[in-house]
Amino acid sequence: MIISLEFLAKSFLIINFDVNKDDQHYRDMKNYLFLIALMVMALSTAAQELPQFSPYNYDGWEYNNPNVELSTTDIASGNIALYVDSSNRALALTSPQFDCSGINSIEALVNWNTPTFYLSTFDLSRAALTMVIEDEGHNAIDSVTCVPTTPDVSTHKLTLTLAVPTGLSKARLRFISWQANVDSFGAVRKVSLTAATAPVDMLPGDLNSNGKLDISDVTALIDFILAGSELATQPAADVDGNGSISISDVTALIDSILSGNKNS
Ligand SMILES: [Ca+2]
Ligand SMILES: [Ca+2]
Repeated sequence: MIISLEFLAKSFLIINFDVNKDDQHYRDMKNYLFLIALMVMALSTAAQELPQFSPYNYDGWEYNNPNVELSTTDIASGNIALYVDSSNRALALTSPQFDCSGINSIEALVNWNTPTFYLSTFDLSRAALTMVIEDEGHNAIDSVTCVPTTPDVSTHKLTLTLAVPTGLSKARLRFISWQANVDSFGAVRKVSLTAATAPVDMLPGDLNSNGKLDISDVTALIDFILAGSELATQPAADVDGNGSISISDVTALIDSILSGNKNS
């Protein structure tokens, strides 16, 4: 994205040095200054993206077992046990906080491992796994529990789906197995999460369809223009509503962001 911005800025530099100082020149100069401001914003604004929930990347996740130092290797190799420990405390795996605005549901696919030698006496209900969604203050907002139904396999695949309440902007997830105990020896082997984006009415300039306007929409719009794409494929690109796409849509979008007009 930065490369695209630099490319566009250099293009405008050339235009500004070569074109006579007529009205078009000043409009180009204004656009150029906007792009400089844009690049500053791009460098100073942290990307608002979901963390990469992957069995091979648990950076920022927490595991409340003081005897085990959480690492990606631990989770990927099946060493994360979720059970009620000897202090009757539920061990939990907790995600980092993430931006959930514009997301309407989260689905978790969990591999739950029970060693085969326990299966003959193992109570599957003990392997019930709960996913809790918490708000910014770490208050539980909602939860869902899933129980394995196939006792004849040692690895269970559970699917947990939770709706993200409207208006919740920051959230984190916790995975707990309240009913399991040490003897059940259950372990989460893999957690992979996907987020479904809420359908929203078309918001001019909201190119990534997340319901708000920010720097990522500007870079997407510039890429869209440079690619020579058809307006019909992305109606939100016509920010100023004149029926075509041009650099004026970029300045209109930046104006909208700078004025804090994020929802209309
Ligand atoms: Ca957007
Ligand atoms: Ca336009």
